[in-house]
Parts: sequence; structure tokens; C-alpha cells
Amino acid sequence: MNTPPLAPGAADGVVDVDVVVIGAGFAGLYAVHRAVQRGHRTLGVEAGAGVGGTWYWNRYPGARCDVESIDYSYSFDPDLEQEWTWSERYATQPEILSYLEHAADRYDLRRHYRFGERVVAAEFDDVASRWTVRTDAGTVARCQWLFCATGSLSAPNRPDIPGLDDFAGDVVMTAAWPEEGYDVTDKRVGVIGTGSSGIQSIPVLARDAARLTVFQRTPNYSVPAFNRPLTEEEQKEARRTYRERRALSFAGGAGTPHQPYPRPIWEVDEEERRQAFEARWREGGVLFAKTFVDQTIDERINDLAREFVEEKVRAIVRDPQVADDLLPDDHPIGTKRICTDSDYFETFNRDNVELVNLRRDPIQTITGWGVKTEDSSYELDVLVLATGFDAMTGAMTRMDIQGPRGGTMEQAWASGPITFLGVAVPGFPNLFTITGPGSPSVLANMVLAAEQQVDWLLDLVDHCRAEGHATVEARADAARAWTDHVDEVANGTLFVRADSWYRGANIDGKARVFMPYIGGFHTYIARCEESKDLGYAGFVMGS
Ligand code: N01
Repeated sequence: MNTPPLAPGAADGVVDVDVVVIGAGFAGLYAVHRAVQRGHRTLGVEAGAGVGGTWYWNRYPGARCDVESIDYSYSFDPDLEQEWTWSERYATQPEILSYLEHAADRYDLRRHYRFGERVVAAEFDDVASRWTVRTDAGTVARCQWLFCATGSLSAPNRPDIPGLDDFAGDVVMTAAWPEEGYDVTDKRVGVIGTGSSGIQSIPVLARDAARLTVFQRTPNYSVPAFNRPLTEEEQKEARRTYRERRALSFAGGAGTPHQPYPRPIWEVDEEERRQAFEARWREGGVLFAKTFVDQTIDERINDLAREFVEEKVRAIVRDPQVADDLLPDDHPIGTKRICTDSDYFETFNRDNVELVNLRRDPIQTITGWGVKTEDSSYELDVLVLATGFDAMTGAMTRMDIQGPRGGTMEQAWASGPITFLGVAVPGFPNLFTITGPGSPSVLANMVLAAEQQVDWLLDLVDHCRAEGHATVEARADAARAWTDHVDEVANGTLFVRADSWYRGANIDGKARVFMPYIGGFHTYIARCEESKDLGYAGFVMGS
């Protein structure tokens, strides 16, 4: 294995490597592992003090993955699959973090990393064909290939609410939960935000808090996880069938082995339709969005799915007004990611929990003592911000990335991210994005999506080396055509009817462009292979 010459290293204090990988989440760790295996001198840089990425930062109570644990795990090493035991259907944040720590130790990855350093800038030198990467700790690294495994949901959105900085109590963000934990016992807690992070944390916070006030601007669809420990039998079965399960995941649209109901909805009677919805509801969580084929394309099917879920929610929530307030009326079901909860709707039956509908009674200001809405006041000890992320592009545009012809990434993506195959950006040679915009990313299984992209990109790097090319860059026309295709496919679905973070709609001033590729994981892989078979069509190489 190669060890990068870590600081102070070279005489001028600059770390000189072949590959820099930004990030130590699932994608970054895998990129470092594979790059080192292929003989590249590799440096990883990570802002967190340890590995984990999303699972390092999002330590809020109740944090879990909404993809089943046996699917949301590395597939590249069958030995790793056999030796690791997932204890529950949906893994908790601590369990996923220990899995990533185990992977980091098992493949000896930590020694390639600098932790606790945030990359703030990167600049490409056209003459030397190298990136210079700078961190906030003063590290300067030069590399030929820059892999940005910076995460799709890693740039937290701190809302611009008047008076927020005046609040005298504690403000905690779900996306940057204190590492030592935060105890809400006997405190008056306010939660702003009812996306997945809010919906997962609210039931757990409610158990300990003296009072919990939920400030909801937009309700979301949520389906219970029906989480439970995996039995020994299930664990054995998972180990026995991992290969088939992975094959199905790579051949599927969303990177998991689950398929929609085998018959089209219009060929089944009402009884069978209800049973199909009920079965999917009981499977739990986000999978409900794909009970029937075309559920997020055909509004009539979507309406039937929506009605089924509404009935379920109304049966749980005792106060009909609260139930009404908790039900979305602004988007087709599944066109924002369906949340996966444990006792979310039941929590609103508790005496110590109150829902504030900000659409009826908006926040006017935050004061030293709490939240003042137009009609009421709420005294609080703690404010929890579950207010989401500048998704898919934020982590990239918050760094000062300068291409060789003068433009920054922020400028290049001002009207929406433009990429070829979601991995390369015209004007930014030798820079690659992993699970970035223009790729299936958040609409697939992030772990398998990262593996596929990293392997494909390292093949591209090897190809360049073998052919004596120092640079590779996405062609502008190929990137335009791919980005138009990403847009066109999204426009054929109901997803464009939702003001979601998929479309940048949660961030003021952000371009409204549907960012992930919704054509399916399998289709995307085929497109990547097609380009490779044609000698990496869509790229221009230079010496
Ligand atoms: O963020 P979100 P998230 N005043 O953007 C509200 C993944 N994830 O962190 O919709 C008042 O969904 C905002 O309201 P509105 C998953 O892919 C997965 O919860 O803008 N409210 C919204 O309610 C998920 O989709 C898991 O009107 C304000 C909330 O904050 C993605 O991450 C767990 C506001 C933000 O919701 C993001 O989820 C967690 C303001 N000024 C996350 N600003 C699992 O695997 C924002 N809001 C289960």
C-alpha cells in the first residue's frame, strides 16, 4: 500500500499526491480504498474529526437510515458482508457509524486521511495539469485527480428567521448534533422543520421533553418503518443470498432488490389494490412510493396511494384538526422523499406535544425567550433546527473551486448544475463528483451508487494514464445534452410538481432545476458503460 507523504512532507510544505478525495463518508472511504488499491498516492481530507460523513454529523435522537440495513452497505467485498451483523431492519446512526469505522479499520484507511480539515478552495493549474487543494487548517495539497465525495445532503441550511441569533436558549441543528449528545429532559423544546430529520427526532424528543412544540410550515408524507430487530434466521438468510440481492439491486431502478407490485393497478380489483397498498405499508417507509408501477407518473394512481395513506394517518391522530394539518395538500405522494418514521403521528396524541401550523400562524420573530408567531407566543429552552440542506450542489458551491479558464463552480452552476453523467463538469478537468447532481444519487441506494461511480471513474483515470493523457474533461455539448436529458426525464414524472430539495426549491434564490437523474439506476449504469465502450465518449482528453 502507498502512504501519502503527510505534512510537513515536501520541502515547500505542499503534500504531493496523485489523488485527493474530499470526504470520508461511504463514497469517500470507498474512493480512498480503491485509489490506494490501484497504486495511486492518495490523500483523503475530511471536515469531521472522524469517518462517517452524513453518519458522523447527523447524530440527532432517532436518526436511522430509511433503506434496509442489509442493502445500505458496501457490496464490493463478500467477506465484509459475511463478517458484519446488522442488528435491526433499519440501522440506527450509531450502528452505521460503527460499520464505517469498522470498514476504515479493516481496509486501513485512516492513515490516508487528514481529519478535522475542511477543504475551502481548489484551483487547477493548466500548465502542470494539477489541482491545488487548500484546507481551513492550512494544508495545501497538489494532485492530478480530484474526487469530490462531498455528499448530497451535507451543507446544512440555517434558516434566515428574524431574531434567531437573539434566542437565549440553546440552538441545536439535527445536521450538526453535538457529538457528546444533548439531553432535553424536562426542557421546553421547539422543533422547526418536519422533513425526515424532524419526523425522526420528534417522537424521541417528545419522550423526554417537558413540552415539545412542532413548528410546521409544510407537512410531509410519512410511512412507519415497522422497524424491528433482525432475527438470526433473517441474518443467516441475508448472508446466504447477498450475491442475488446485490445483483437485483444493481439491475433495479432504485438500487435495492424491491420490485413494484407485479400487476398494473388497472388490472386488479379494489380488494387486491387495497391489499397491495396494505402490504407495502407494512413493509414500511419510503418503499410505499413505488407500490405500483407508474405511481409517481400517473396522477390517478398517485391519488389512490395518497388516499390510502391519508386514511391511515386519520386513524392514528385523535384530533381531526391536527390530522388535517399533518396531511400534505401541495404535492403528489412520493414526489418529495416519503419519510420513514417510528411513532411520528402517534406523538401528536401526547399531552406534552403541540403542533403549530405556520401556514395559518407564521413565525413573526424569534426572541430571547422563544418563538413569536402572528397569533401566539411559545417560551422555549431549546430550539431544534431540522431545516434541511442546500442539497446536491451546496457542498460543491460552498468551496471556492476555480477552473483553468477563470470560472468558479458556483458560477458554472448558477443556473443549475450542469454535468456529464453526473460525474464531470465542463471547465473543470480532472475533477469528479460522486453521487452528485445528474446522477441517480439520492434516488438510488447511495452506497451502491458510490461504488459504481468510483469504480467507473478510476477506470477512466487508468485509461488516461495508459493512453498518456494528463487531463480529461466533460465536453460542453455532451454535458448540455446529458443535463437536458436529466431534465426531460424528470418532466415526464410528477416529481416536478413538488417544491422539493430535489429541485432546489427549499433554498431562497437557488435555481429551480430537478437535480438527480430519475431514469433509474440500471439505465444510468448502462449509459456509463456505453460511454466507456466508445472510448469514454463525452469526454475530451489532453496531454
Ligand atoms: O430536510 P428537509 P431533512 N421556517 O428539507 C423546514 C434525507 N434524510 O433534513 O418544506 C420554517 O426535508 C422545511 O419546511 P418547508 C432524506 O433524503 C434521510 O428533514 O421548506 N420551516 C421542512 O419542513 C431527506 O429528504 C433520513 O416549508 C422551515 C424542513 O425544514 C433529506 O435528508 C433522515 C424553514 C426541512 O426538511 C432532507 O431531510 C434525515 C423556515 N425558515 C434526512 N426552513 C433517513 O434516512 C426550512 N424549514 C430516514
